[in-house]
Amino acid sequence: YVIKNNERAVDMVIEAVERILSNRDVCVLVVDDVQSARKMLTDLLNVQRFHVYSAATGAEALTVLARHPEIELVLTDYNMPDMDGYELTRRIRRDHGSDRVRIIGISSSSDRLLSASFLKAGANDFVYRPFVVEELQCRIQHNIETLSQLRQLRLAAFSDYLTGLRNRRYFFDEGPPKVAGCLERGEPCSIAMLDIDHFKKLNDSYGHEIGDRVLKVVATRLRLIVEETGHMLARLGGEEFSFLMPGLDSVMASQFCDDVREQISTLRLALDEGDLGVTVSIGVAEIVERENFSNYLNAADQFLYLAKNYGRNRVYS
Ligand code: GH3
Ligand code: MG
Ligand code: MG
Ligand code: MG
Repeated sequence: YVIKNNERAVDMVIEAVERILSNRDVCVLVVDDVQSARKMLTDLLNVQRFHVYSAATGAEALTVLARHPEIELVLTDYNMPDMDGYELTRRIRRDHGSDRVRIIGISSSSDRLLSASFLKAGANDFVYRPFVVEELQCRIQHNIETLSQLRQLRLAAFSDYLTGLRNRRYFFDEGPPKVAGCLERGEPCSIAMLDIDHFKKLNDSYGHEIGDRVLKVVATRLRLIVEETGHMLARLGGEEFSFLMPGLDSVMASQFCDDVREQISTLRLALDEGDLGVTVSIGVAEIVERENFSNYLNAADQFLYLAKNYGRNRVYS
């Protein structure tokens, strides 16, 4: 009856249902040495539709966490025989920042200093037992929301506003570890610098807005060919794009890049004045050591310079 007649109530129900539905993707780890306490928390979280893992000791908790990188929230007891909640919190914090894993401490101890110690060890929140279920739910929800906001911030910081591709910051952050992993496995890895030919002229003739549209069209196609293949792509700035090609040596990478070049040259932007096309030049360098990522990017840039000198619309390695 209330739901039928009270719009506010309907909104609240919809809100609650939406929140619970979105919890389905959130993985939580419950750590407590007492089985009944573990079960109580697990049941509570299951009702909220969280995906719940549980551990009876600190050591087990660390193992479960290592095995399941999708875990975003840890609820941990303080008093446990092998490792107390502080120690567990400190160890989790060695490998996982507050922007990836949230930790809420729980204890039935009457020691009021416990919460401060938990927070100092790196926990994000704390509740004393016996807790009010609704309070714990709110604290969990706030921590989950913070994580999602941090994720959005990270995404924005790593995105190029105009094209929606990853940006330079992302490329320099994520590129080197990708290269290291590749070389450790004994696989080759190559890097490419791509630059649109005579882009200044295009801007001058058609205007900046059309220039921007061309950048977006080229970016969309690059995403389709380069990212879909599993390579790492970014707009470094202006009309310059770079991609990292794990698994490809210089010969294979040059072939791949020539295919990219060819596909870009077939793109057409329909304008009143007629169809507009562009060409790109690409420099390719194979990476043979894990250090000096930017040196290899510079090498690719040197080859790009040669590709330009030799007449543009070509790949040079
Ligand atoms: P080349 O073939 O040697 O690469 O010649 P180019 O004209 O493409 O090279 P140059 O680096 O001289 O010009 C790049 C131009 O790209 C200059 C700048 O106005 C334009 N540009 C850079 N960023 C943007 C952007 O975000 N939007 C638009 N429309 N133009 C941009
Ligand atoms: Mg205990
Ligand atoms: Mg340029
Ligand atoms: Mg250019």
